[in-house]
Amino acid sequence: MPRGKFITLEGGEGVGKTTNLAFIENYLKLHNIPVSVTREPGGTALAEKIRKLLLDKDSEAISEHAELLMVFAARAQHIKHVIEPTLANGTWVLCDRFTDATYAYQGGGRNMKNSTIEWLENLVQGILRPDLTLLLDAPVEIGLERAKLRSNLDRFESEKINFFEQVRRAYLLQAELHPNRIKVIKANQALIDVENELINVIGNFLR
Ligand code: Z5A
Repeated sequence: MPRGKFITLEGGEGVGKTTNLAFIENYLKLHNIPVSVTREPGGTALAEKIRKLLLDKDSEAISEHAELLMVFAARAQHIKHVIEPTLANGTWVLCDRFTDATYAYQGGGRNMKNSTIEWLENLVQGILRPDLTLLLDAPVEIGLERAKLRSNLDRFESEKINFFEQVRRAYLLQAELHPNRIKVIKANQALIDVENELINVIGNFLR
């Protein structure tokens, strides 16, 4: 049985990752592709507990190193218990955020060194990398407006605007560094137009 493909969805606050996840899942299923949807941080019972700790805005101050290690601890569990077995089984994995988010939030947002992140990436993931990453990109103010309308702000969403500008820049830098894997989708357009761009990119990938 051929190994499944690993697709990740990335982007800053409120750009529409969750909204478009179901659309992509349905599109793949229409093409008879078995697909399993998951998210980071999270995806296993323990990783979801770590997610809760990471997002808790009433938490004690979490140091940059602790945050980075928590993200990778959750990822290690997720890879071992969900992502790898699913891909090995021939099922595709569609994941809401993965390591590009670490380069964006802990690297761009928190100024952690990319070389440190890369070291942990190699340690925890071995050779595992996404086959395709869809990066939804929109001006920070638009995403934050949308996120505010949707729910109470979590620990990350309570950051200042400069943090999100750095996150966006780091995401776009990742896309420049990995142009074959990461495809940038304009997220500040009507949902139908975002969906059409997604169909284009995923259609090309399937071919
Ligand atoms: N994090 C990290 O620091 N390091 C890591 O390595 C990883 C994660 C993996 C949790 O992620 C946090 O973890 C995250 C970074 C950190 N920071 N935060 N916060 P998350 O995925 O749960 O967090 P999120 O970015 O806040 O996701 P979100 O709030 O679920 O946003 P979204 O999925 O991108 O947006 P949405 O919920 O689909 O859409 C927001 C609203 O906009 C909603 O009302 C939609 O109906 C509306 N929407 C969506 N698209 C459109 C268009 N095109 N037009 C108009 N309105 C739209």
